[in-house]
Amino acid sequence: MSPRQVFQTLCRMCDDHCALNVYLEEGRVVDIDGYQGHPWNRGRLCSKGRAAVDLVYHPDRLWKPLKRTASGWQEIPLEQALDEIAERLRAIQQRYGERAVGVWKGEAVGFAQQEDLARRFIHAIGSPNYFSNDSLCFNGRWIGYSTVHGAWSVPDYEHARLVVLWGANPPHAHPNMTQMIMRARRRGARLVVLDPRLSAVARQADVHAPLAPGTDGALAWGLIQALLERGAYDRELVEGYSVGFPQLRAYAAAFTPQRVERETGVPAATLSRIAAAMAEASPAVVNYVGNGLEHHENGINNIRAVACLDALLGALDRKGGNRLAEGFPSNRLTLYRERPLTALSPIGAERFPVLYGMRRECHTMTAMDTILSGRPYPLKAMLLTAANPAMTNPNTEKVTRALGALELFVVRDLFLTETARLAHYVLPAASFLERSELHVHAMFQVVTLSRKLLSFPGVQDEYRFWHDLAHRLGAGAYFPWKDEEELTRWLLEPSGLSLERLAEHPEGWPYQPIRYEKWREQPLATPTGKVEFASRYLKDLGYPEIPEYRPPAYRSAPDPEYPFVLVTGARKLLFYHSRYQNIERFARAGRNPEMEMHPDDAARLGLADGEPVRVSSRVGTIQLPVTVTASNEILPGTVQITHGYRQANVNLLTPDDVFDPISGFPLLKALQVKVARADSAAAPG
Ligand SMILES: Nc1nc2c(c(=O)[nH]1)N[C@H]1C(S)=C(S)[C@@H](COP(=O)(O)OP(=O)(O)OC[C@H]3O[C@@H](n4cnc5c(=O)[nH]c(N)nc54)[C@H](O)[C@@H]3O)O[C@H]1N2
Ligand SMILES: Nc1nc2c(c(=O)[nH]1)N[C@H]1C(S)=C(S)[C@@H](COP(=O)(O)OP(=O)(O)OC[C@H]3O[C@@H](n4cnc5c(=O)[nH]c(N)nc54)[C@H](O)[C@@H]3O)O[C@H]1N2
Ligand code: SF4
Ligand SMILES: [Mo]
Repeated sequence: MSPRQVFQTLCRMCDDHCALNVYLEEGRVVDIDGYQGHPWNRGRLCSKGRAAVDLVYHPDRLWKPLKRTASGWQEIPLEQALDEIAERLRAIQQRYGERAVGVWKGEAVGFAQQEDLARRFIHAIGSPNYFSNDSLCFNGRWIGYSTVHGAWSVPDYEHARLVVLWGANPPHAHPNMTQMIMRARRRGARLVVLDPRLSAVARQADVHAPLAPGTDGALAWGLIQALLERGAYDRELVEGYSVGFPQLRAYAAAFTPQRVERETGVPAATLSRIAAAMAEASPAVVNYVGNGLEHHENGINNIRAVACLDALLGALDRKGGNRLAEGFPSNRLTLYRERPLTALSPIGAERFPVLYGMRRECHTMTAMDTILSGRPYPLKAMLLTAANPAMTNPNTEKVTRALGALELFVVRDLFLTETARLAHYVLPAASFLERSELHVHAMFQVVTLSRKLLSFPGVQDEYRFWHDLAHRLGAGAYFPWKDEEELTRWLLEPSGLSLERLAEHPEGWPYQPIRYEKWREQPLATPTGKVEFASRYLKDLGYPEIPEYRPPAYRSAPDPEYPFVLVTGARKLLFYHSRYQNIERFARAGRNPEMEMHPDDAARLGLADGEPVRVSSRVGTIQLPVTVTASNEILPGTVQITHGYRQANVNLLTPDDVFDPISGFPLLKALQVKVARADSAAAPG
């Protein structure tokens, strides 16, 4: 028997990238635990990390390419699958034009290197149409922050004296961040949580303000006004390094505590407590914005208002505030300089010029309409990897119809998912233990190598797939590296760090010491080089110059037919969007969908805990059990359903035609719905 060997790599069961020890016997993973040496997780793992073994050897995993035929799925050899896919792509591009093909990269392969490979491939074959889960994730926050600060920043929990979480729930979503917040608490930092629900982290807070969904902007403006009134703002930053302060001051004046209370439901006394805590702790204040703010019709301006508050507090790039992370110097994989292809009208670029302009992100929801209508031009083929939009994107019914209408749909996944079932070809994808890549932990400014520890015949890593297809399509010159290892060597070149050296440092290689207040020496990455309380860039595109507050539609124009406000997508530790419901060891942790509801609302509807309800929006209806919460756990009138459940997919209710006008992000967190007991709600028709 061969001895047990141990290797270090990074976990990618979620985007946190914890450092792992992976134990192998005879080439098979027998155990996984946390690697103590890495500053990020310090040896800790969440339950999903250990379950990577279950994922890799899952009985339902795909090992052979599948081709859809009139008589069902047929297993075919990999080389044949790639030949046929290339042939059909070529025919589609010849018939409808090069831009008729798109790629779609999902959350599961992550960002950075894997994302840039997909971007590179699509430009290499002449189309600008790169899509991803980032049409509804993170870009909203990035845009909100970057239009004010020039970048998204990382929270400096280690030195913070006050942590304010806006619509984020780290105990479920980001376990390492939770550890940092708890360490800061032990050192005496205070914690404020702004969330319509008493989330796991809100239970730990000094102040939990359950504000009405989508009203964070009003609260941020109220805090800005309260700080201005006290004169508690950073004069050096504001006077020397910002533009638009007079406009900010003038607009804030209307946000009296009474108005903020009316808009948000947060009592004037609570607002004043939070403002006092901010003034006292500044500039060592972390404002961290989660997913809870970006899924709204007014999301970006709400986030911009928080970013303005941040700058006012002087927390920008200050110790204990939000630090501007410095990037790792590596070669660039994308082709936006060499082949920008903007003249080919990337899908969504005209409708959402900021999403494309700042992030080079085509808009997935617009893609669904384009596929179905053929306008403004035909979109006929899609190569999708690591996503399950038939569960995760709004208006699932339409997504399913659109993806099903493609002339060629190729899906790479580990499993035959709802989305894969719509494909013409399904290719078995490599798990994270079967590929290698660089990962930058921005919070520590270290780069770590995640290593390929396993390989299975016929299962390609992402690089090999794009490489093989590009070579078949005459774009091989863009994929000259023989394998991931060669690619990684090339990526590392500008850093002067060798692959061997990096591999010797599973604790991560510190590429740049951490510095603060860099704005003193170098301009911010905004157009003016300063903090932009007012944005000329947005104004020129027809958006408000300062982050004006607009109440969400359910408050400004409520539809009496749909009296409840539905928030979706609160994370559960063991599940990841549509993933991991098939992992047996999680079975007992509850993989059944539920709708959280306030006890007064339940009593009014005569609903007991666990009873089935029908929830309907203007888009669709689903049925699932109600969980009646304690009276402080959710706001009355608000209900919550997590996405990703096969038995009751909440995205059958979410609209794909209501957007934040700046980012194009869909409304997923303040939907108007009605709720009825399942048995009494058999509506006619
Ligand atoms: N286990 C697990 N971890 C995950 C994921 C997963 O699916 N499972 N997904 C990953 C991904 S891709 C993402 S983007 C992150 C998300 O990470 P987080 O943003 O931390 O995710 P959530 O748990 O949804 O927390 C959002 C919170 O915002 C609240 N909220 C909803 N609407 C509003 C609002 O209008 N205002 C305010 N202030 N709060 C509001 C919700 O009640 C919820 O508690 O999590 C990542 N981590
Ligand atoms: N209603 C509602 N909907 C939401 C949200 C919400 O809050 N509310 N949140 C949104 C957010 S923030 C996000 S990020 C999206 C995420 O949406 P998606 O990107 O669609 O995420 P997943 O459901 O995790 O799909 C990942 C797929 O990749 C497969 N996979 C796993 N590992 C690998 C791998 O190594 N390689 C490959 N090729 N495939 C792999 C999995 O089996 C799974 O089918 O969901 C969004 N949807
Ligand atoms: S938090 Fe859990 S799933 Fe995410 S990287 Fe760490 S161990 Fe893996
Ligand atoms: Mo996300």
